[in-house]
Amino acid sequence: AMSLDKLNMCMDAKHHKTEPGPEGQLYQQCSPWRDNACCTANTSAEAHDDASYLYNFNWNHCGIMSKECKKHFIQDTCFYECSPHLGPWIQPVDQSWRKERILDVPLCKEDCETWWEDCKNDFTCKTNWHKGWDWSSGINKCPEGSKCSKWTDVFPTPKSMCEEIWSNSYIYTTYTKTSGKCMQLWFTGTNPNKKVAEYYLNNGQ
Ligand code: FOL
Repeated sequence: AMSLDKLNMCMDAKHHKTEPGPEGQLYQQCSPWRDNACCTANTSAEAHDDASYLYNFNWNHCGIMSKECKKHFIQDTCFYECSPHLGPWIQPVDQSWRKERILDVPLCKEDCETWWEDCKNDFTCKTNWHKGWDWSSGINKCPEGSKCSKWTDVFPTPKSMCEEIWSNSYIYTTYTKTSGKCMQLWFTGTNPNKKVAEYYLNNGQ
């Protein structure tokens, strides 16, 4: 059926289910989405693996990513693959690997800041992780002419990281997790993001 319910839908992308629904067996960090998810159990498990079949994406492109940093990328993957409440920010896109993307999802300040804090001693060679990699080996490597730099040189602020890394999937906000006005990557219990999506649907951006 056509998805008219912007508060409960899945984007048309590489691994998303066509409709959200319960998934009893979601893996580890993705388990908060088990009551209603756009990811399958298999996708949720793959989200925890290095260079998984999801995107063959290599987190360790500038040396081994620290486990503190990697946990945020795993959480971002769970959020991206599993969230059923991203409707207000889903946009059509002309890409080989997906028909829809998320754009300008308002991210809670703490979730962006702890992500950046936990990654700030890591290294990367690119600000935009969606484009411009060398895929000749099958996994992404730093392209010729780029060099691995300190995280803080590539991303001077949490805002720069959260907004640039996935081509503006997120906007950094100064809203806190209790505000009801920003989306949370990290939560336990009932998914708090449904009410946030409702708020933005009723109030426009
Ligand atoms: N997380 C969030 N929050 N938003 C996202 O959009 C998102 N996307 C991915 C993972 N987590 C996300 C998917 N990541 C390529 C690189 C990264 C990727 C998916 C695909 C890739 O193949 N890049 C090619 C260009 C491909 C193309 O655009 O046609 C490259 O040039 O490196």
